[in-house]
Amino acid sequence: MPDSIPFDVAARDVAIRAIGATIVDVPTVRRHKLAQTAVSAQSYVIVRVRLANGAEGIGEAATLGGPRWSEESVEAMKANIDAYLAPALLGHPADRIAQARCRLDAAAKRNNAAKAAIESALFDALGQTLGIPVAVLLGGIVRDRFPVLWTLASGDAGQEIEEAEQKLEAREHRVFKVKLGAHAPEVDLARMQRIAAALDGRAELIADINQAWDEPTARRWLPALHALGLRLAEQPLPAWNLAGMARLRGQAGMPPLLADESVFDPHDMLAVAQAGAADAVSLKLVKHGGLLGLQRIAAVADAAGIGLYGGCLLESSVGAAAHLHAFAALPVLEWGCEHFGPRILTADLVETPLRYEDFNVLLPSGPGLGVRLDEAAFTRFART
Ligand code: MUC
Ligand code: MG
Repeated sequence: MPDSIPFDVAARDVAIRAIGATIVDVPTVRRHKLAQTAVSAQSYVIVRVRLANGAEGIGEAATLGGPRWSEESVEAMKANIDAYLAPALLGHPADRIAQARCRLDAAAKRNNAAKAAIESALFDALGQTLGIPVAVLLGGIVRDRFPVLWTLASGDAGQEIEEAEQKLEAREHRVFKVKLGAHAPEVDLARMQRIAAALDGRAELIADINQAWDEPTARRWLPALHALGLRLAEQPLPAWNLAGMARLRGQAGMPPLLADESVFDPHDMLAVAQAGAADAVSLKLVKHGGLLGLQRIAAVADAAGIGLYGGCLLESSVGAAAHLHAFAALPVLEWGCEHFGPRILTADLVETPLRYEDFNVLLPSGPGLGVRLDEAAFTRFART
């Protein structure tokens, strides 16, 4: 048995020569307010991987308000990449990505977002070396356009209705996710009622509570949201409360529940499935540690009859492109995606931003991730 594949990629010298991590902060077009934080700029770690053959791959790790959405901050990610994760991969062949992921796991516990950015950059560099898109490396393209929603998160119903009208008019988005939980439930319900009445029959709504409610609160207020025709209620309860989520699902008059912060690794996904805690799961590279991890979560969810939703953490076109390649190769993606991130930034980080057309976002074409860093934007937003 040869210990390598017959098509000898190693002959192209794909040894990893350098891995660099840079923090960038990009202002958003408006304040984005969710239950646990509010941001006016998005912070990312951009990872650049260089191979011996000269190919350079890029990857991105997004955060939302420092270590508030999950435990990783850009500062911690950069420190751990520089000190532990990058050294673990120097000299490793980039065509052995699954093995590289094992090395990363041996070098650091969790750090899923940091690992995802490195893994995306490896996929990008390898795809460029071979002249094929990352989705092809993942099994091939099943779909190359994705229904994409927009998130309303200023907290001001008047502004949110106006923003939704603009997106409808431009035929960019007709599903809207509303961020709840920063205010009392009755205030949020009144806001949802205004939005639902204004957009009635022309748009669909999802609510993301970002873990802000306890079980009695959710039991009381979710039926009122259901009565508004809510498509999905995302993570109403704390991430750990799977039994509570399952009890809510067992109650009549509830919207379908989407698990987000409850599912990082495949064990979490299995626990959600075993508890009967969700109807769908939000897939995100920052949670699952990369594209291979995302595929594993999707397989467990699929086996349990749990629907797949293409989640985001307000990525630029770098991170969004990586997600779209992973989503493109999934056998099913019932709930579409939410990769509106590039449009909430005042400027993107790539030369040619993702395209939005007819309520869909399109998979970028070309080898690797299909996006190239805009060096001027990268330098402008890099933290010094
Ligand atoms: C989340 O919890 O889903 C994704 C879209 C958005 O507005 O917030 C994020 C995080
Ligand atoms: Mg969420």
